[in-house]
Amino acid sequence: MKNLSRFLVAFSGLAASAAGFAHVSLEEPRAEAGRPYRAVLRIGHGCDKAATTSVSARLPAGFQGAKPEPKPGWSVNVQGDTATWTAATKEASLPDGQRGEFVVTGTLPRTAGLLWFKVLQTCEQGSLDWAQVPAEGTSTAGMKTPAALLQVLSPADFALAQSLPKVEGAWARSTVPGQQGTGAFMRLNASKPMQLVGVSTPVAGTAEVHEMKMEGSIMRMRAVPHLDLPAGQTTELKPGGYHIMLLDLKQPLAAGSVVPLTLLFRDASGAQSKLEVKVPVATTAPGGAAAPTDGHKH
Ligand SMILES: [Cu+2]
Repeated sequence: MKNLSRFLVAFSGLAASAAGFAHVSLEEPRAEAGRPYRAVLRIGHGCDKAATTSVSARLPAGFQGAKPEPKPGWSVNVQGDTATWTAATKEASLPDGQRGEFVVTGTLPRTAGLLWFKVLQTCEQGSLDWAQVPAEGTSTAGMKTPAALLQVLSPADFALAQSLPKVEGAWARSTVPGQQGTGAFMRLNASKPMQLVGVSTPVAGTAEVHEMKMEGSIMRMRAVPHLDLPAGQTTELKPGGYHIMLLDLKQPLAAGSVVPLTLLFRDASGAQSKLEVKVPVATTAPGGAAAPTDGHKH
């Protein structure tokens, strides 16, 4: 069996999660080096409820020939490395709670690396400067106003990233002191048939893929060796169904924190690849959907 054991980091899981994580993000957080790239910057909310009237994106060095796309009702201008969209009228401004997209097209550098898009969001009242960047690495966990990250990948890594399942809506249930185990949930969508064959995380002694099964009249959960991910279908890990079980927790998982999970996938040829997902910890599923709390207590 060939084992690529390649390692990639998923950002989409975090960006697409709870409203509390509605930072400025890029629609496609990964792209191939040396290729044209359409940077779709997404603004998820206003500044403390105030409508957004102007958006300035500082374009990272190496993003060549960058050109902002016009936006109806907004003027656009470029000064140096900064593209600025400004609402032409009060009516054109972006109300809090409405998502806006601001697009810049250009060509990516030929070498793999990280590009940070820093965005100054100006509102009717106040502003937010999405410009925080970690000293090293990719994690913006705990930052209030992180810049939007684009991971520029070599052609081989990009092909691998495209072949890995997409992870959306990931979250882990918070715990109270003394609680040994909890569940983590997400939606997985693979472009080719894959299996989820393992999970690991530094926050738990053991992480397993579990299923829920009726035994007589009792619903029980048990570990499964793998979970099939049919091509093009969304497989949902959710309370009361398949889930990732975190056991022997090393510390309580506090709501609002973020835990890293490394998912191990296997494709039909037996090749394995790993994907790290940053998973927000919450008391209920992101989006406010009420979730049953039973089924995850040992
Ligand atoms: Cu379980």
